[in-house]
Amino acid sequence: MLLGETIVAVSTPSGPGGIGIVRLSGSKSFSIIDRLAKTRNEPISLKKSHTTTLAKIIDPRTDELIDEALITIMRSPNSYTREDVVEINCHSGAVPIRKTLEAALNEGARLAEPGEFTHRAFLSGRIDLTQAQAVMNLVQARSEAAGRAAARQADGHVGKKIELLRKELITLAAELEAAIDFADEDIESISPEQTSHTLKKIIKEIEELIDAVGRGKTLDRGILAAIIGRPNVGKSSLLNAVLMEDKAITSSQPGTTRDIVEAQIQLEGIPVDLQDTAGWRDPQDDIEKLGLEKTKKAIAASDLIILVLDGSEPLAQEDQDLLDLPVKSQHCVTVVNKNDLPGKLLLDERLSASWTEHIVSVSATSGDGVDLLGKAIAEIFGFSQEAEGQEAFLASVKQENKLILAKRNLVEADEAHGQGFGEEVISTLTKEALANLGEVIGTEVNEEVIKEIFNRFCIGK
Ligand SMILES: Nc1nc2c(ncn2[C@@H]2O[C@H](COP(=O)(O)OP(=O)(O)OP(=O)(O)O)[C@@H](O)[C@H]2O)c(=O)[nH]1
Ligand SMILES: [Mg+2]
Repeated sequence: MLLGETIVAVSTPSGPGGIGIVRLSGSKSFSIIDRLAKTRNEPISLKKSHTTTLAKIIDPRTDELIDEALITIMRSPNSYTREDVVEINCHSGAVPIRKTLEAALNEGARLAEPGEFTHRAFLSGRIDLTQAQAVMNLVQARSEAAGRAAARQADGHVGKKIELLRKELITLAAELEAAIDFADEDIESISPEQTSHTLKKIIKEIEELIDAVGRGKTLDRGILAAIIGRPNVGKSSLLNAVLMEDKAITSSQPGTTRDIVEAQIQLEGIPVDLQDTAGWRDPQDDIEKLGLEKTKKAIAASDLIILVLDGSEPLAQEDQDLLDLPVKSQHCVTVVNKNDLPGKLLLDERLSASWTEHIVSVSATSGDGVDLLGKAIAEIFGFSQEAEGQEAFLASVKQENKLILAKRNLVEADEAHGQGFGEEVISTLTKEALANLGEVIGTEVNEEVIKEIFNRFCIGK
């Protein structure tokens, strides 16, 4: 990427729509628009920054009229990239947009790479890497909560937090070094208690950031959930109740669902992919055998297992078999259904903690308690409304790794400090942590981290 070049791209999705935007950024943006746009009075480049002008767009090579457009100019440094930026709002439709783009290319712009506008905003220091990442997440947000988290992060919220941590580490490193330099002199230097206290405090704050990355992942990817249970407990009815839609067939006949029925929904603003599965029992035919295989695969692949039990019947052997399933990495929630009927289910206290930690009582047919399922899921994934500090950090894998490394540096520093190692060792590890945190926000350049973020962008952003 060459910063001096002027770039151009179509910044709106292709296809018919209200308008389509062709965006230019770079030092030649204004001279290019002056050749493309015919105005009644002064050329566009002489207009005030952040003003919009109606003009005819022509192909300067042929003088052919392409479109009539609204053109906004943003003068450096008050623009997204901090360069001169022009946005041409064409009437949408493939032809005027393509012709406007081609005319800009003919006049000396080059086609922007994916994410190049945002990359320039980062390189010019207008945004940090956490903000760049958030811009992309904002575009692709799958749910309200994801959008909200991305908007906050794009505003610089997380980056500022990390910047503050870095400042504390810089102070600590400086104090440790002063202690080394003036060891022989009678100058008051940082006490061992203070060093340990600062290290522990920053470790804790990085741990919170790592937890926030977990929540960010949940918001970005969504939760994959499998609804399992023996036949007729009301799995499909629960799916329909959650969706408020007649998605899956339900009937009093056991073995109604044979395949997996999938649906996407937002629960408490979190994207959830629900999978209703075939009833769990000894397969009665080849189709049920295949259904059971699919259920097993769904269980293995899911982040969350929603086990449905029938509250109006005593625990059956198939229920017990499911309760005995080894659940390793998955989160679990138990739904006791049919609470509109007299209760006959007794849950054994010997049940493993995975199934007793979150139990929700519902009636899938009346809808009673179904909202509690969403609340339980939000809580399981760390989004309970009551708790403080529930922010999400939308990070790339490499950014997450850098955070983990920074934490490890400081844990090692704290251990070394506890074992009586000198200031040199602590200071070196502190500086390593500082560099790792710097790579998360981009104050320290790491091409790998930067590439990973911008590779996921689309053209024109
Ligand atoms: N009274 C009552 N009946 C329910 C409730 N939920 C489901 N049912 C009934 O239970 C029967 C089975 O419901 P389904 O949703 O088809 O059960 P399933 O677990 O999907 O069953 P399979 O697909 O066969 O494994 C239907 O007759 C439902 O109307 C409930 O909350 N209360
Ligand atoms: Mg079913």
